[in-house]
Amino acid sequence: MTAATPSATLDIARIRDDFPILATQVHGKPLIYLDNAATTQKPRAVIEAIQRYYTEENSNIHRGVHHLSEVATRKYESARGLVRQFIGAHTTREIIFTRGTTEGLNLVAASYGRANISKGDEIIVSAMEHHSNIVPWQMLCQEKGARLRVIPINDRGELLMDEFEKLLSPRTKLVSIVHISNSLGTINPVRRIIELAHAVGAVVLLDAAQSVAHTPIDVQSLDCDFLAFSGHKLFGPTGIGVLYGKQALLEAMPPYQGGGDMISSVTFEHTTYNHLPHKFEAGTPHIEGVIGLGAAIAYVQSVGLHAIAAHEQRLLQYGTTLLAELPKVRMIGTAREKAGILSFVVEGVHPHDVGTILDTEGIAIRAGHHCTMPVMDRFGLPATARASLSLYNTAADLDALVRGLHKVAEVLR
Ligand code: 7TS
Repeated sequence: MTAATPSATLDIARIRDDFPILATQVHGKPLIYLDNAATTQKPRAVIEAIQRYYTEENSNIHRGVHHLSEVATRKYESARGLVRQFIGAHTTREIIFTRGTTEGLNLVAASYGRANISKGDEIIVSAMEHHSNIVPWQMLCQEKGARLRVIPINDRGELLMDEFEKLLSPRTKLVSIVHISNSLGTINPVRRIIELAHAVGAVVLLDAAQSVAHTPIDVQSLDCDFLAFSGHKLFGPTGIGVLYGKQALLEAMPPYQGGGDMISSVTFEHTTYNHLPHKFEAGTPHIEGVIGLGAAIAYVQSVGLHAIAAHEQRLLQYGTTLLAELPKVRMIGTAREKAGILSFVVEGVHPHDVGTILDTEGIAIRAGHHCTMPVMDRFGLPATARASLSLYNTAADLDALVRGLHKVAEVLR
């Protein structure tokens, strides 16, 4: 990753001006958006790139000889180049466009998994995975007679690395692990996990859904084998995501879906497949999604991920201190290495009621299990309330959250 300016401070007022939705009101109150782990808001640069595409450039790609098709193809492929540079991949052949993190994980399970996992093999995930990094592996294990092993976590929401080392063996074929937990905020020691997994010959997939917008990532330096993320959590459109895979692995994998664009020739007797990355992109893709994602990456790079990370760390500390002063609030997820996610419960109040009352104040948080039911089980909770931060949030947003929580206490007294 190449964050352009690793300066430590951001001009937040200017950044907020880039996001039109932040100037809107909800229930007559200024919107305070603290649900960034679910999806981020979109800067004008992304909205305008999509509008420009449909106003001036719309065409199908890779198949037309006319001007618009050439423009659209060039824009689509140059966004792939931006993604390559953003995550430090070796070549654009390693960048596959998907619908999102979920599809990236399913692609690896269906293609790499079916071809390489057999009876008696083991796949390791952790106790803090999103359902989309659990269920595809369960389905694969069921089909193949393989076994899913789970790295446990401690009361702070940190991986027990000793237990991970004990789980590793020559039977371990794949380790699929979340980089930053969406329900706890834990930043996992992925570099160490990758080293340990490689030492037993396993490949490693990183679920980077919650990390790409918050910390610089360099896939070559990390040496991960696969990495998946979603555009919509990175200020880009929904329905678009990226799967990175090492070229040699992707070359050896069978296609995921059949159709247009993924072939080089078809007869009823025999079909040959297109070269990477097109082998994994069957059908007309989400062209405007890719163009919007390219604009989002350019935007993030213009701000700089080092500065974004520093800003969010300051807010995390501020918010953690504020919430600790509220007697009935208990934080869930107190890892030493933590990103800008404040998951909490309010004694005697269901998290959904917390979320609903905050909503009347214009404050958007998420309440629920966050698609991590095993995490809720681990902490003996049905759900948490979660405020998740992004580059445009301010200390004032967190002050408003605390005022909202006082209102929760008043309403439910
Ligand atoms: N992995 C993690 C760690 C996530 O946080 C999410 C979405 C996904 C995978 C799936 O991403 P998708 O874009 O394919 O849906 N997490 C959340 C969340 O925390 N609230 O809403 C979605």
